[in-house]
Amino acid sequence: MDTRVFDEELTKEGLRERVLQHLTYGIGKDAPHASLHDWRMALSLAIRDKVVNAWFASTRRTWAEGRKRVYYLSMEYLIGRILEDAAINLGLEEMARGVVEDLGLDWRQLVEEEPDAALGNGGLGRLAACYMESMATLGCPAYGYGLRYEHGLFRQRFENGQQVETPEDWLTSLNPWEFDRPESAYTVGFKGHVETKGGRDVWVPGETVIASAFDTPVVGWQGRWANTLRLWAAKPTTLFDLERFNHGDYAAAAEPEALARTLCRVLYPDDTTYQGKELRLKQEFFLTSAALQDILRRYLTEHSDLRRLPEKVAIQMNDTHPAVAGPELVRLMMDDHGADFADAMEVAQKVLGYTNHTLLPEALERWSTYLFGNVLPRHMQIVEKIDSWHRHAHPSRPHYVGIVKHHEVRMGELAFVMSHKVNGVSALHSDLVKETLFPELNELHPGRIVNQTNGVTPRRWLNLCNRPLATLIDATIGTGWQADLDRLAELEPHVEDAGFRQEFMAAKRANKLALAGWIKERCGVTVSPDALFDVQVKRIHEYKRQHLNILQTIAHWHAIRQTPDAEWVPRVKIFGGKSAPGYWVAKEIIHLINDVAQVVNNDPVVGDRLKIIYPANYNVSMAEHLIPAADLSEQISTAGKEASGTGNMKFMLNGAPTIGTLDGANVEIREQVGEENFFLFGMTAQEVMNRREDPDHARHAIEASQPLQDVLQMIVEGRFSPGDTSRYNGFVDRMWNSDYFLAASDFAAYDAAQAQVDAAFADPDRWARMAALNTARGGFFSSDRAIRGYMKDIWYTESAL
Ligand code: 26W
Repeated sequence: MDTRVFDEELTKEGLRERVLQHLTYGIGKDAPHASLHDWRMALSLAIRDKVVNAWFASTRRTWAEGRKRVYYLSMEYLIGRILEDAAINLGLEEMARGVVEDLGLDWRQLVEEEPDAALGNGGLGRLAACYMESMATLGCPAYGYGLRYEHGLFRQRFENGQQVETPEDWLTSLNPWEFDRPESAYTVGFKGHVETKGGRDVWVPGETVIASAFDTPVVGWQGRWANTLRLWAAKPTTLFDLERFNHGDYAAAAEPEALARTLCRVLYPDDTTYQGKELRLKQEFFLTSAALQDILRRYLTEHSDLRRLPEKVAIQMNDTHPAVAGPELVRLMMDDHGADFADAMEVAQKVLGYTNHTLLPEALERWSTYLFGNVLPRHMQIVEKIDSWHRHAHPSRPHYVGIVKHHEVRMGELAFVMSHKVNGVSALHSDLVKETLFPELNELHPGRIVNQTNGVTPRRWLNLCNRPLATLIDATIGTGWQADLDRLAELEPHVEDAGFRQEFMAAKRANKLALAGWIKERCGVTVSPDALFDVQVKRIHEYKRQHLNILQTIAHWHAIRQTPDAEWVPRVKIFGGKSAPGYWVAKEIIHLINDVAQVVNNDPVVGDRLKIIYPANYNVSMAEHLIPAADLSEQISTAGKEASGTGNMKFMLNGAPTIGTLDGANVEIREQVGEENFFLFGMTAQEVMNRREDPDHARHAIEASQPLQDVLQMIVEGRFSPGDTSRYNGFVDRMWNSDYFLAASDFAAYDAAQAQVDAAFADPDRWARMAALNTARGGFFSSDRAIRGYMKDIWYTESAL
């Protein structure tokens, strides 16, 4: 059965007609006076009409068939642009392009006029966006719940090489993809106290706000299914406290409005360091409570017995940020629906799942019981009840296993205890979750921790962003791989064919040429498309070791200068990424990269042999430019620290071999692609732990490497900070004396691996094989595979298609 749902077969004429209709009656503009922005809005609305058809059909089917729904709770969705993705998924891209060109407009310009929806920091948020797209593609009935931040992730600029943040304002112009749903609104409380009425505890909040829904449809491949991303905006419960105002208390009169305005104003720009701020806890509860109220309301329109909730509902917590879902679900069932504690616990545990995305201790959320009890007094009681229930259920457990410890609520332990499944995001990471993060809980609850290796959507990360390669794949194995990525394996026999390899590298070269033009325009630097494009793009963090990369780049520059006439493989080093605004060490690394770029890019001795490019404001759209043009993927984190990585998978699919450590999903990438097609270096997670036993590991490593000593010497002498020799004293001092992430200890191995990369790249035929095999063997890393895993092992749900 063809499940595509169009109200009519759309022709190019028909689409053009719809665009003009929307321009006139939706946007209120006359064609001769319409700007590029107006046209983009009109086209978006026309495409959206088609999305809506698929959306309604899916929603009707879900109701009619009484299907179980998946609810994905996430504080972040790093979506990027929507128009081109929706057009491609609906098979309307060519037609839309034609319409746009006939109007005398440039398709790329029009598409790129759309601001990125940047409601996320990095990996966790982008994963949520990929998973929403895959759930739609697979016909898994699902809702994503999140917050409608007024300002997404800050914009990054460089001033004298240093990061400067400015606010992001994606909502200043109308968002054509969302539907305001003021009728879907819930009251969310904070603070106040707990009263006992008729033997029951009830919460009397001291503050309340309204959560009001905005829905964005998410359409899957070929428009066969569409789900809802429901983002909550905060509104004041009373617009204005007239009584207080009349008494002259103007500030107090505006209080309800002020709380509502601040709640969803900004996305917290920290990934990996948890800050313990009251507003953040309020945001987390606001999202979670609104979502749970919505979920129960939907369930109760069709069913009456909450004990059977797990048959129809699966709720996934994206890290611990929505972990208050456990106590909130128990509270709603007990206090609002009269359930007893035992029943409420059983239901909550069957319904909830928890995905862990990080082992870094500074990222694990722990709220002081003072703050938690103040903002959520009833939840504090319930958390303590859960803790003591768990203790009594497992009397033999070690005394130090607890949810509330040292006057803190540990959200990881809470999420674990409240879930039927806890998952890590790569094989290695899931093992480490068992062994190092929750060893005791794992022993008490064997089988609860499972693995679901991350994936990325091939629609955006290959088909959309890399048209030259996608076209070649279509021509070689036929279309259809977009929704069945294992089929990329059919490319493998063709890799033996010299003609195919040539075409594969021609596609890569087309992308590199386009990127070279983009770099010239954005950064004013000329780079050769024949050079090796070596790319590290991700948030800046010490554990991701951008500093290891720039240190080795300096060593390489120094080596070129010593023997400029040797046969150097020309390289373009490309960096991209933001630092958390308060993370000074990361900001220093950014400054150093930019300082080194200044010197290297203007060094006449080096010329084209080495260039360093760091375009400001890396985001999803920039990734779509950079990744298809990459020759080499830098995945060089300290082993044991990167939970999975997902950029690594995008590079692989786009034919860029990895230089990397045995960390996160790199391990599985190497297994899939074969060790001969992966540039491995560095210590293993176990070796890292052992190495740290030596308090002088950094000094020993530096003393053993003359190139590294030379590099640190050049930095400390001010070679890259002329006139300011003390700029990097702190950096160099940390390298010698602490170096917690072991950049020094892995330096020599990294340098040697880079030499192997050069040797491989110098042999074009060998390189072409490696690159093509990365694509051919990348099928495993589709987010469709990952979502199928969640559906089978955690959500117990089936496709509606
Ligand atoms: C509360 C502060 C905070 C905010 C965000 C702490 C931690 C986070 C995230 C869990 C950090 C994150 O994005 N983790 C990344 O998740 C990706 C998707 O699973 C993985 O691929 C990355 O390895 C992991 O760093």
